[in-house]
Amino acid sequence: MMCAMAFAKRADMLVHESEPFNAETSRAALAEGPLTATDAFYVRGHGDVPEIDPGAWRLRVHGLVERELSLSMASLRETLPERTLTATLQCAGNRRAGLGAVRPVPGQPWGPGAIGTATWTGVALADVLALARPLPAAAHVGFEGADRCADAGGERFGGSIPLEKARSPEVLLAWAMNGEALAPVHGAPLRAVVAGFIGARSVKWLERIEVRSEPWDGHYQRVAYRLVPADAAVGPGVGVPLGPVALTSEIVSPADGADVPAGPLEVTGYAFAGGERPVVRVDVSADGGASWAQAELLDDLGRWAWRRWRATVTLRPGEHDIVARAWDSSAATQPADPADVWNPPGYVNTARPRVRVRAG
Ligand SMILES: Nc1nc2c(c(=O)[nH]1)N[C@H]1C(S)=C(S)[C@@H](COP(=O)(O)O)O[C@H]1N2
Ligand SMILES: [Mo]
Repeated sequence: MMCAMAFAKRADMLVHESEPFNAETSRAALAEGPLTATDAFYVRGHGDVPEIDPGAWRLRVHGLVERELSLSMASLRETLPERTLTATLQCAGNRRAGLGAVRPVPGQPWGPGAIGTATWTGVALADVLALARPLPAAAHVGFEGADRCADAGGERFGGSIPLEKARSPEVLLAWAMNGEALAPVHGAPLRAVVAGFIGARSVKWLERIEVRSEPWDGHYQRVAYRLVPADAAVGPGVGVPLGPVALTSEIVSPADGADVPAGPLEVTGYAFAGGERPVVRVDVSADGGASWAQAELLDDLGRWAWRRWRATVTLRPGEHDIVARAWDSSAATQPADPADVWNPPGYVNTARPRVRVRAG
């Protein structure tokens, strides 16, 4: 049995599955600071961590390109400029437990911790593509990992992003996380980091990049990680593939069901909008959404990272429903009820977070 320690993770990670290892960041670690420590960063894997010999490893770039490439780690690092980006990675299943409370959904019942923010260092995918020179018919860039996934009949994990996104500076091929060599569980020796897209497109243990005219047709884009209508069954081609992150937020503290002292209480959390439209405001209610006060937005880490926030509410003795809602720069805000966004695979719960506390 794999435990958190086997992957150099803290003991307070919430482990949803041990083989393959799937664990979310604890509330305590989410509350710690603007960057998520690597030993507390969530892990989502569909298969076991593959064994890769970094010396023999090559990145193959092929498909609709003028020039196919086979790059060693040394050639990547030596030929192309190094870039560092602070970016939040969030699983499409983050906050799924809130959807499961409406109606059962399959998959890991993630709470608020299938998200984390790190600095990522590597090369820009745009620079690699410039070497390979995509042909005019190129429209999508596919990534394939080395891992074989039992939940997809042994298929390797993969996915694609539109070429236009792939050429944007926020898409890296990273070998370091938080200033240290990428850990095996996070995709060493090299992973994609597609800032602003669902975590599933940030393919770990990257071995192959295929420039294509159509989106990836592997399991994790053709069947999984799609937005499926509430009355449809998950299946190949049903719904649309998920890409850009949708506006969401969470209350990190207090936890649902907490006993708290009456009087002033600090409420903290995060909001994330994925980059195109930044988080511009977060409101907090201590009366179930009847009245709202603005929260203070904390450290601005740039458009590709979450925005942490805090507010102080004053509670009389008794039960209180604390609710938050984030707003982005297009004036979009979060739906009130998870039932409004419920979907069969249980992805992208953008509903307002709500916790009930007892003050005494
Ligand atoms: N090769 C590979 N890449 C993968 C996955 C995977 O199972 N295999 N999981 C994806 C999903 S669903 C998410 S949310 C992120 C999680 O990255 P992390 O484990 O480094 O936090 O990796 C993505 N990349
Ligand atoms: Mo994910």
